[in-house]
Amino acid sequence: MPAFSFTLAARDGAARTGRIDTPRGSIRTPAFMPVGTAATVKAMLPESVAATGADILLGNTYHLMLRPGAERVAALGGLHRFMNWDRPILTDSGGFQVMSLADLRKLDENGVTFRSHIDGSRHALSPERSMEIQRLLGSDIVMAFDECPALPADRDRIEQSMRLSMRWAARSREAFGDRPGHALFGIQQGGLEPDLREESATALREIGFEGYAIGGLAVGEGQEAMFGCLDHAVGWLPEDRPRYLMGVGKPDDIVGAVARGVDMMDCVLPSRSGRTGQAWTRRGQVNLRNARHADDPRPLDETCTCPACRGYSRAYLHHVVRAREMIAGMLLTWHNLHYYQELMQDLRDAVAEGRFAAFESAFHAARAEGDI
Ligand code: PRF
Ligand code: ZN
Repeated sequence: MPAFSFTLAARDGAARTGRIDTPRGSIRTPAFMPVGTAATVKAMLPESVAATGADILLGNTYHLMLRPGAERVAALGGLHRFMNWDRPILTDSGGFQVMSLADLRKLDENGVTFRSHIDGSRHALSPERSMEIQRLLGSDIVMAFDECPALPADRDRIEQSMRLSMRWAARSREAFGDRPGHALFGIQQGGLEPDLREESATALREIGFEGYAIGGLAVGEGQEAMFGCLDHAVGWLPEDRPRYLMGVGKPDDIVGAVARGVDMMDCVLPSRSGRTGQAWTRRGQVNLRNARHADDPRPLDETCTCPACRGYSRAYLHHVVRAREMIAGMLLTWHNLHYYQELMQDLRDAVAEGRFAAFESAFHAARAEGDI
């Protein structure tokens, strides 16, 4: 089986572009991963997600272990076959979702026990069980099992939590075993404390991973604090491995993260906000619920080639959002994912052609003009 590999093609300042190769296909970086939490990118057929330009999806251990169950997915041929997506899938390891979604959580050295937010049933996750679930799902990129403290938290809490996550990272590596063609990514923690970020990166490098994620950010600290942390946190991670910023973000977060050396990101924003009538365009955010669109025959963005912009007016999109028609979520999700993937392609081209700074200025200037 072909191995998992990462090849850097070009750099411009701290920004990089390149390619991850896996047996299920290549991932162009910087990459944005649409979120397919429950074995679906909500409101989209997998072939439509691929048509937007996505090379890889994100799936969730937490949701899939509760429903339909990892053993069931494995018996049905794995997550790719189950959801009809044959390109790479990265799965998150579950701890972060347990902490934000589950009930009656109890955390100790071994792992976490909790009750399902769906039916109250009792479950447990540990580094070993998370690795087993991600293997049963058939995930191509497996995330180490970690804990992400809710911010604000005091330094002592962040330090203890980060050290626990590093012990879990070692156990994740051990339990993952030797699986050619599959990758295990470690997750850096340490809140906004530079020395804890460094300690975490050192611990992860000693264990050794195929890629390194930056966890514990985009949890309410604000963009300025997040960028400030990325300014030093990214530099502690190996240059020759992909760097993945978890759960980010808005388009301007993505541009700033890529500027600081991030290669991969994921966020529910384009899909979730599409289902609430919000669109993202090169001119910023547009709320299609707004009455100003009711009689507007123009497309959402006349330069966009997605189905929502080629076939429909703002007036129509406004109407179906207001009428709560299912096509509203379908069209706006498609547009948003298309916009995000086009932004990633623009970022890759800008880095490859050594004009990242000019791209960044033009990106911010277009948004400053506001919606048409
Ligand atoms: N850890 C894991 N998943 C995550 C995060 C984390 O810190 C975040 C933080 N933004 C999002 N998803 N395992
Ligand atoms: Zn569009």
